[in-house]
Amino acid sequence: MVRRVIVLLGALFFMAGLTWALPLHAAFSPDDGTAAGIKLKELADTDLGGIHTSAIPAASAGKLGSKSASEMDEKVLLDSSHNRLFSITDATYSNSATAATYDNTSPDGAIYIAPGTQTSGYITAEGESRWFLTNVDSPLKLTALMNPGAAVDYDLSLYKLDEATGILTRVSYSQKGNGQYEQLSHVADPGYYFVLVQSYVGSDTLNPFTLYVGLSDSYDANEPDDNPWFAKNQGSKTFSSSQNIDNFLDEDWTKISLPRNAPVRLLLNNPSAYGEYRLDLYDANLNSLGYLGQNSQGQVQLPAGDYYIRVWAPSSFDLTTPYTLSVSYQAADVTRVSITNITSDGGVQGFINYGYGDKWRIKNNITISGRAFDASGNPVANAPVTAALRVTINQQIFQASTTTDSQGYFSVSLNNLTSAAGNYSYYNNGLSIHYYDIIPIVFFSGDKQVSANIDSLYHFAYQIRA
Ligand SMILES: [Ca+2]
Ligand SMILES: [Ca+2]
Ligand SMILES: [Ca+2]
Repeated sequence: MVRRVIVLLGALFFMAGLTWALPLHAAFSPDDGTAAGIKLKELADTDLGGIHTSAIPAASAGKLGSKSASEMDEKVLLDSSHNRLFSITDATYSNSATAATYDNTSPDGAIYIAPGTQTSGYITAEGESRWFLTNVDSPLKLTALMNPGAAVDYDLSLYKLDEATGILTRVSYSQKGNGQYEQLSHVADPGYYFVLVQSYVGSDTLNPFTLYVGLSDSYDANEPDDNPWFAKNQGSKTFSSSQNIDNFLDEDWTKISLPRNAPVRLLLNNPSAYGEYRLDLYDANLNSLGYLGQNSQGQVQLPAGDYYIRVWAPSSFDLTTPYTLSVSYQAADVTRVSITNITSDGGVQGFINYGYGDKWRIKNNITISGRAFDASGNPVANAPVTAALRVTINQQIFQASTTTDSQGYFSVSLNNLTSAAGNYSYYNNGLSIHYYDIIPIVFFSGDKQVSANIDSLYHFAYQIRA
């Protein structure tokens, strides 16, 4: 299996209008690109161009699944940096050229990293820390991305300096598993921020970790939400969330909770002509369950539990055009649909009897309206409904799908049906002869056929004067 790494360039800031061709997945697809859970992101050196691919280190299962809650709690706080007095005047300003050798194992030795730049460093023993310092002049969103660059488990934290007391307070963190990048964001008041890269497992003196810090404005109301720990928790309710991708690294994470096994419908709508977004779905352990391209909807049956949704921009983003993430749940299986109306073109619309019982008469373009019910007779909201019919000529099948509204109602159109053969005829009061076919129509919810109050239609072909 080839695992792909998308290398994101700062240049994308200036190339938002350029969209690389990426495959869109109309429905949920197994994500063989990131089966281990999370993609690895890297910032390229500026002399690299285009999109690069390389291998993600193996065994990079999500840390949420690989460590117990108590283990995670233990590492959450860095006691040595809390409650210690630290004066900004003690901070050592340096540049990345000395990062490999400089002793920045404590905040006192923090290396300055300017917003919008990348630096690198090494951790030489498991458990060690490397500190960096940046400053924010005006209220902006701060994003930090750390890539361990090797099969080690380094984590990332962000601390705000209280200049009055010298106390560092942790304001964000990211703690994914082995070999994984860590990204955090923070809506930052002006001031000094310390970035901590710390080894949780392993060390690597050959492959440096990289650290990027950037600032962005025009961020959406759900920020900061750049990783699962800061995901917007939408619980178990149906929702639609309008957000934007405010920088090329921006990831928008949402957490959902299913109290019961249920079909979950996901829709990622992006009206932007420039940005191209994608939705990834993860289980509570950050194992990938699949992904969805923009402007498509998917349905997936999920067991009870917590899940994470990530929206991000693999290739290009559009700061000014929000996308909408919609998630809805189907409360029960549809077992029956009741069709209440079928409109048709050609002046043939009606519920009539050509001698084979009452049926809807149709021609080439129709809209079917009805309501979906569960086994107990209750309407089913947010349920998929597919209508399928088979015309006589070439036995061609036409089908279309929709979703029921909050009251279980739906409406679905089938257009450009092949004209009828006219195998049946009907003498219309001696005035004319109508030629038509009787064609089957069936309904599905998901991949299951459901019962319906109709099973066939009169497909009108033509009439001649008697
Ligand atoms: Ca980690
Ligand atoms: Ca965002
Ligand atoms: Ca975000």
